[in-house]
Amino acid sequence: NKINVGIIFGGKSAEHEVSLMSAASIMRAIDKEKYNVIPIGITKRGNWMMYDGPIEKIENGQWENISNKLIKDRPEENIFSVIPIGDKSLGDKIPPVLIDKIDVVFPVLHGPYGEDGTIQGLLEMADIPYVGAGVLASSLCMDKVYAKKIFEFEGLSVVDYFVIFKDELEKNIKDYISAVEKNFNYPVFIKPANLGSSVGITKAHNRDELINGLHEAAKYDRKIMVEKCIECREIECAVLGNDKPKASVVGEIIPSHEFYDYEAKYFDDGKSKMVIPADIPEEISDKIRKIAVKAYKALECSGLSRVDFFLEKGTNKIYINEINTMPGFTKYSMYPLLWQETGLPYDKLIDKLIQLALERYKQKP
Ligand code: ADP
Ligand code: MG
Ligand code: MG
Ligand code: K
Repeated sequence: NKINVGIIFGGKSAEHEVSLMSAASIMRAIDKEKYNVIPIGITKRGNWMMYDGPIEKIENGQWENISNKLIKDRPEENIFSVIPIGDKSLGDKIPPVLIDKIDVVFPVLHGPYGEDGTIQGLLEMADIPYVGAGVLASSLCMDKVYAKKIFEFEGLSVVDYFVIFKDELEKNIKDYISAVEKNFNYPVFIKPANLGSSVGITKAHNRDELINGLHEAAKYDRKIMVEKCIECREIECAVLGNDKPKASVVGEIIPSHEFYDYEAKYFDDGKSKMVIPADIPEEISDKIRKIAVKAYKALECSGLSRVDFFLEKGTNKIYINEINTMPGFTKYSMYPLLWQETGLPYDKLIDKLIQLALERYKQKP
């Protein structure tokens, strides 16, 4: 008996395209003897659609047109029933509650409305096992400010930062800027608190750029942070597991741009480099792996997470930057490559993640 795996892809976040790539990659590699794939797409506007066309059309975005037709033709007894939640006039914008025939869901969604506990909450309500972190860990790791608070509480070094809310920004921008300038030298980093893939992040080299950066970040979130800039190497560690999580070898990202921005992540034709394993002393990589597991447990992660670090040049001081509970997951993304190097190939990794999801579900009280 095959296990039915719902693979949810796309989504409303700015990381929609990244999700399409990850999901297509998983669909190609998943063990077809053991699993049936049930693709479920979410458009940028937030419409949910069943899809059973070719995988390439997921990657190039054409799946939406095909799905539109399918959903009309397709009777309800197929795989899902759609139970309207709330206002029926919303029509197909209502998220279907998945019932029947889905044994486990792999929510391959990055960023807000996917990696942040919202889909996880929906799946909890629907009583369906799912891959990756639960509600609490997902939302904590999505919120850079709350994640830092817990890292600090655990005694882990984090980069100094300030928080400002959008409404204060309109009222007190001058006070805020003088506080930043009193404490930090330029350049500084400005980030929306809840996002990923560097969307809305800028590096400001002077006051004008700081002001612009604050307004830019405010387009994406009501909570904004300004961070001291660290001259660093970027080291990442993959963690896998539920109660006894394990850390992979560590890897280094060498961005092609001034920092690892959205373009450098996805559109520079491989000019950003991944070095796996990272060329750093074993003593340091061992420390990083230990911190990665400690942080993973502290934020109550499960399934998988990529834990990202800054290794300061000169001092070799290790700062934990962030945890990504649904990291980029194509065959060529850092997370799977780190496991590959550690001895767990991509298809086995997918299998392991689904088994971890089922295991966690069984342990529920
Ligand atoms: P995201 O969740 O969008 O990946 P990050 O906090 O990881 O957000 O920031 C994206 C990138 O910006 C990092 O990979 C790094 O290149 C750069 N960066 C962010 N914060 C700092 C910092 N404080 N010092 C130096 N570089 C930083
Ligand atoms: Mg991130
Ligand atoms: Mg990052
Ligand atoms: K994160």
